[in-house]
Amino acid sequence: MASRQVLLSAAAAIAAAFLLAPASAEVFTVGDAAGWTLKYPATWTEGKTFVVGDSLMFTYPSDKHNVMEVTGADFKACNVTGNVLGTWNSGSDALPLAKAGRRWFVCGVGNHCAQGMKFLVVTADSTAQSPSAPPSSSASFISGAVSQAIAAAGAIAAAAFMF
Ligand SMILES: *[C@@H]1O[C@H](CO)[C@@H](O)[C@H](O)[C@H]1NC(C)=O
Ligand SMILES: [Cu+2]
Repeated sequence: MASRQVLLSAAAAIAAAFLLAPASAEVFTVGDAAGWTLKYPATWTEGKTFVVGDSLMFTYPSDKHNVMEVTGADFKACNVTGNVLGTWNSGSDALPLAKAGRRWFVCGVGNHCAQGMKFLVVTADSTAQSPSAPPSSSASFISGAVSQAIAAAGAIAAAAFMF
């Protein structure tokens, strides 16, 4: 009986470790290796999935470029004197993607937007990707001892994820 309980504990611990593993927030470097420059590849967003909690990192020489968030219409027209929703110019701007939806970014310097320094980011709701809650029946056999095993397994799993 003891070994059966140990097995159950181990199974519960492993399941809990997976369920409790947090979805890690990603930081996307805008333009990948080229950064936010005129050499920036317009295709850098392709194949990437942006989720609430992720963030965009704009890296650029602050005397040459900036970051402007605009509306979809102004984005299309490269209008940087219209409804500007935000401007950043530190040269190292981290912008969290705090909610789901579309956001349009351009460079507001000279005609850089027309030269291609512009992109749309579509952020998906994070709940769409999180694992479903465990069935309530699985909680019924979780005793204090199992909870401790789960905590230990969780700590081990957390340590494993750091490598
Ligand atoms: C930019 O947007 C503003 C506000 O909507 C508008 O007044 C202006 O004419 C636009 N400029 C261009 C070049 O489209
Ligand atoms: Cu620019």
